[in-house]
Amino acid sequence: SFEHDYRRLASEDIQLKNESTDLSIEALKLAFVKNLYHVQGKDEYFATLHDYYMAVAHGIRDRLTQRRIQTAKTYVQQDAKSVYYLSAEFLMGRHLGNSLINLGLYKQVRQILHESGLELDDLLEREREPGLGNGGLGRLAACFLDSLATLEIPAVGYGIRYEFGIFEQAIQNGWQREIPDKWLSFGNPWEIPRPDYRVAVKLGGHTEHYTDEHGHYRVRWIEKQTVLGIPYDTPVPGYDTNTVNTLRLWKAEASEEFNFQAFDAGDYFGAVANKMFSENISKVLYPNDNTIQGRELRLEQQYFFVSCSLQDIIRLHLRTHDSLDNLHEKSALQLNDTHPAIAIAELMRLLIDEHQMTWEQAWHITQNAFAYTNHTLLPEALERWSVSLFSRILPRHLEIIYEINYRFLNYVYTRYPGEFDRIARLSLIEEGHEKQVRMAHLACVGSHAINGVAALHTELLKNELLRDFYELFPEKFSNKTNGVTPRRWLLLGNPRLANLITEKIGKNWIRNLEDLQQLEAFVNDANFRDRWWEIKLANKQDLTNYIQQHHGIEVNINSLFDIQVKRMHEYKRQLLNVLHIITLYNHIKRHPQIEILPRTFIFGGKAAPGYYMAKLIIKLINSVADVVNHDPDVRGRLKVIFLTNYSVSLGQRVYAAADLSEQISTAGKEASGTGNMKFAMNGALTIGTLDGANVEIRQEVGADNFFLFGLTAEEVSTLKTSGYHPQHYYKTNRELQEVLQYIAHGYFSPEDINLFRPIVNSLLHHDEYLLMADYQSYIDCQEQVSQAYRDRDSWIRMSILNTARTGKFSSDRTIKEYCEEIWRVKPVKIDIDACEDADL
Ligand code: T68
Repeated sequence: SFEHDYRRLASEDIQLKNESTDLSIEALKLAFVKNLYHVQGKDEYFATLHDYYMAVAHGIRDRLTQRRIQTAKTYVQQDAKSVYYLSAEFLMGRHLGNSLINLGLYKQVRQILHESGLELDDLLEREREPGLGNGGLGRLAACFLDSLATLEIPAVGYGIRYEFGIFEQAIQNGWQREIPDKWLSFGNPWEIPRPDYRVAVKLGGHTEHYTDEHGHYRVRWIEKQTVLGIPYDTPVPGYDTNTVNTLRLWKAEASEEFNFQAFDAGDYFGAVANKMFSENISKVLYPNDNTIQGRELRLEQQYFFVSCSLQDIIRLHLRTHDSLDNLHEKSALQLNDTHPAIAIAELMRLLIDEHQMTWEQAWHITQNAFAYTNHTLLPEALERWSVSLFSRILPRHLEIIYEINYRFLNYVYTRYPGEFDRIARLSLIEEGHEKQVRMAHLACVGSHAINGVAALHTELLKNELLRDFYELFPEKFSNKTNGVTPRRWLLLGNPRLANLITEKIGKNWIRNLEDLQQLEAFVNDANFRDRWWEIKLANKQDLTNYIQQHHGIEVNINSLFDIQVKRMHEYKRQLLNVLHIITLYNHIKRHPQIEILPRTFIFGGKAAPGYYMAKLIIKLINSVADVVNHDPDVRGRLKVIFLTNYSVSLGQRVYAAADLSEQISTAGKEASGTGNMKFAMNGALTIGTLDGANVEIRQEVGADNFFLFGLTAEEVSTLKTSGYHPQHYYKTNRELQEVLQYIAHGYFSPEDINLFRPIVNSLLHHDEYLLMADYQSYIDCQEQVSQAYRDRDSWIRMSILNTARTGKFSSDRTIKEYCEEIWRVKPVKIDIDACEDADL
């Protein structure tokens, strides 16, 4: 027991060279019991599972801290070029399991705890997931940090420490309800606040133009208010390296100066109101994915974290250099979409107004420091801020943007004299009844590199969305196909499969995922195939237990697990999946004795709280589930589950248990997708369109091991320009008529027969995402899936080949490409022995 161990270890006078570096079992045990006592203030009599989790987490964090200090020191000493990844979102997932994996302590710690009567799995479940992101974009940032640390690249992730992350989803009578995410209320053992590195950020006010004592033209920004940014650091350990990088997130606080001013004037209420205004800035994550929220507070959030981060980068640079002239040679600044794009104007302002640089020199540094990643082609997600809002919040930045634009358009004119339409299309300012700043244009002009996140997406960027920029600066454009970290998504999420793989090919695959190819040698080994299948069944059993526990629904592990987990969005077409379920249900109702492959349909995903259609589709899924799961005619052959509150942690259970991965977006709409990679890596087969990275996944795993359906991006675009008539498909497809009639006539909503009318109307009269056009192709393809699943042996072979051929989709590969082609940064080895005598 903990207490027994504590007494014994304390009495044995163990020689610990350095308590917080020692990874031996005895030292870990001692650290855990000490933390339980001194950090949690509990002994075994009072301790809860959460206390034990906190004790272990602190013990592990201490071991990361020592490596983090040594890492930071080495970077400074070697004057290494560093990556600064600017992102409004980091969807890190739980830290404890990942830290244990990356430190190589997972098995030892599980053993230690087991000997004390505790199960590691129970402790891991006590960690509150930090949900500081919406979906793919935020999770990509987290995978990138893992790969950067694993590849020993100097890097810092900069973002916002939201007090409330993505809302917790509850389902009430089939509808989504949002519950605030109070993730910090039981403490966060992974972060360290650093108030000594706080910075001040100005907002509002006006500018003054003047001539300084040397006769130079200068601008002063007289702010309306100041907010403080307090950095909170979280360690980011690499896998099997000494490198521990940092995720630095900013919390907004009121600046005391301002408060005192108000107090002095006797304006008590004004002082408190200012405190509330300031703290609001990092209060809550905007819960939209792939749409913008044109709110003032959102622009303030973006500027706040960007200004804090750039001031921090400049401070770090000036610690070891006496000027900022070579800032771009020591810093690569990556913009994760346009959310941090205001950084371009802010760096210009800092260099010119605060560090007395000329425009030309500042522009040279800025352009060479920044690179921009685009994550979407959807028009509703392209950020534009009204000029009037901009001038109210960031008056100086608006002037700078106008100046950038003036110089840029002059250049365009020299390249394309007289082409005024082109100039209007390229301008950073969109004219119209309300003038707007186009943030993507600012990002393109202010960066030396622009990339898309999958081959098809990059082509569409070059030929459509950013065509004019591509014609102007073709050399800036490149593709960087997304990837995911195999540490979290295979090693941690699917330990059974990971162990089998390591047993067969050694553990090199964890750092070099292309090694998975070696698994192909085992596809003809019947014993290997049996074990592969047993593992899939065991993972399905685990998920089944979870579903039983949380949803009270029994599922059959021998049924095909057909899974679609991702944010709820019309373009992702969860509704098409539902139409397939209703089609099968209709078959059963018409021919109750029909032979049908048993399937379990699993959905999970959050809808933006203001997205009416997405929420109605959640309700539809739950309504269909109610009917299908309880209809005696179905006899358990079909089950429909909507997993509540889908998250990174739930994803770790889900991917490992999937037979079929649904990647069915309208071609040309999903920039890349990353869930598609996680499924394939875990041996699920994909049913998908030629969209985003699906194209490359199919290329890698082979067309025979991928279920393809639907229109291509080009066909979608042709169909749309030639005039799309969804009614045509309806009129000519009997089965589609029947399926829509179930929904239209209230079969799934007897309490309100018109409830789902808007869905049917949208399909029949607009069908923006071409579900009607792709319906039959999808249904036919699903029939092929059912046939294929019946041949178990062949299915297992395909499953093995999927895992074996997903080496390309490691984020290590992606990050190497960014390092070599965009950031021009090199690894720095961290020597941990050098810190034995470190001044700790
Ligand atoms: C996703 N984008 C893409 N956006 O949809 C996905 N948007 O195809 C891609 O794989 C992934 O990025 C990574 O590249 C998003 O997730 C957002 O979450 C988002 C958030 C705020 C505003 C707009």
